Amino acid sequence: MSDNDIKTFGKVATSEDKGEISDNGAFVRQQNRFTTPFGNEPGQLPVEAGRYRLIWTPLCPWATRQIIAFKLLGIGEDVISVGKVAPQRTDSGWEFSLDKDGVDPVLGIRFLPEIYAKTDPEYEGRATVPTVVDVKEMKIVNNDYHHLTKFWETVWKPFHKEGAPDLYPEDLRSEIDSLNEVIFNEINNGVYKAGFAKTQEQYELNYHLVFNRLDKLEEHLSKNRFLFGDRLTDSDIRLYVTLARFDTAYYFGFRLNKKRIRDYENLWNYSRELYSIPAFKEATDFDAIKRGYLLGATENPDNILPLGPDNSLWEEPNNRAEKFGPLKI
Ligand SMILES: N[C@@H](CCC(=O)N[C@@H](CS)C(=O)NCC(=O)O)C(=O)O
Repeated sequence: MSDNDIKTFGKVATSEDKGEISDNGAFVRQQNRFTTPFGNEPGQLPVEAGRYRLIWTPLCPWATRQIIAFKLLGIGEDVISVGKVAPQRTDSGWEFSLDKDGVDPVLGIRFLPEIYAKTDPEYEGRATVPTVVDVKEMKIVNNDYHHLTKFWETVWKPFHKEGAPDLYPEDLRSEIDSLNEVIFNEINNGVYKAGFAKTQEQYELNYHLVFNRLDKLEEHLSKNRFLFGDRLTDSDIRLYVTLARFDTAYYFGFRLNKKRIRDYENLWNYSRELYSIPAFKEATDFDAIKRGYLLGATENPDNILPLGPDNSLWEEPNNRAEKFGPLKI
């Protein structure tokens, strides 16, 4: 396949094509291309209702974070509109096949790589979600999943609903940032480093990294309702998106099969308490997660969709209120 094929939406490139596998077989995630921050300073992206569209799919943990934050904060579609690609990535990239005629009604495109190419014809990386498009300019302005939730939580405050939770409180910011770094390296991206490893050694290294951290979080959550005590924060959103995918996708698809989240008392009750909050539940689609991760995977050449696990268990009562008192969100 030539570079030209990639740019003209032939088969999209994989992590391996894109040099995300290092010489020792480790998965090294690409850098984000569009990182201009939102804000009110010169050179920043203006905070303006009705100007941006966020593209996501419920398969993707990085994109789902954004939807959970929008829902918790009450940032509605009149402020930032939302478009959804189908959870199974096609050979031509993320496709707007859920929309009428297979075209995103605002962007007027069929495949996400089209807007990447329009914004930057030289772009060589993977066309990923989440992607924020400035609909006035019809260009991508940000795909920086590391920082997006923090923008919604801070500079977009004028558009929060009344009584919205403060997910990034000033007094906790540096602690949240440090914990987010750990959650990224050892949990959110840790699962990918195990799942995409090309050597036994890299797989094992990252398998232990993930389960050692889960053990520590299990202990922490035995004494704390959320990661920062009684306060629901940005870090909880980040942890949740991986926990919600674990038993369905990573345990099986990424060979992270030491334990399931439902085998940990506190992580499992914590996960189900978060799932009981509409913002988390409405952004969680187990069928999309299963299809997105397990169909089309090289390890599953016949595309058999597993029947389990039983995700109706997510609806069962959790013990957090008994342990920590009534939930106030
Ligand atoms: N922007 C980040 C994270 C976002 C990301 O990886 N999203 C996945 C879905 S969860 C994606 O869009 N992948 C498209 C692809 O691999 O071609 C990255 O490039 O690593």
